[in-house]
Amino acid sequence: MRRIEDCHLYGIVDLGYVEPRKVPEMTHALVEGGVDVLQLRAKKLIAGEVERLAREMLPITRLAGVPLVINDHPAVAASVGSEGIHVGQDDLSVAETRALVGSACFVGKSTHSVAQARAAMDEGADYIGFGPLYATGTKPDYVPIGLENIKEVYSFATCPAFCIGGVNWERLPEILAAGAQRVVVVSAFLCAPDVRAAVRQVKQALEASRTVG
Ligand code: TZP
Ligand code: MG
Repeated sequence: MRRIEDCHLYGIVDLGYVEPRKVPEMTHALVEGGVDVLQLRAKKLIAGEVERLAREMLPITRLAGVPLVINDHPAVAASVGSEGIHVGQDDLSVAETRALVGSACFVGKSTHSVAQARAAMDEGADYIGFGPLYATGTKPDYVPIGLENIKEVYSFATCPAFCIGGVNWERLPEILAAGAQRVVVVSAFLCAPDVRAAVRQVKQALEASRTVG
């Protein structure tokens, strides 16, 4: 199983874009394309439904050695034994979450400013999401934070920091030039005509950006 420290490309199966019955198929496509870590995000589903979908995804992600992260539901993460749990600014603290999921499950946190990124690291998050970089329909109520602060966050990061929000193939060059080393891609993958090819393309560019210099 890949450790979160070794993950650079983060995919999300977001039920805002994927019908529940298409979740296994999408999981296969994302994993085969080469995401390093995958999240299940289902803002409108009840815990029992999230658990059912997680149990469909786990055999696929496990076989590929890709950690599965559950958004928002520590009880589901604990029950299915997912590798990770993801919480937002308005959810339980990292410590409270960790107490529910146990030490084998890593805890990620969404952050939307440099101050929040620092606070989440001080709180002991195992990784952070930092964004939205751009305006995005996946998280419509959030003000985009732009590319200016990425280098600063990486300069003090004590855990992996994944840049998120409007990340797509066209913007990747400027995101990488701004200092990003790890990214989350949601709609650009889920809405791609060929999901595997879309993931492969971003993955190769990310890998290339790490080997230059
Ligand atoms: N958190 C910050 S932006 C975002 C989340 C979950 C959504 C990113 O989705 P997309 O479609 O890649 O812009
Ligand atoms: Mg949440």
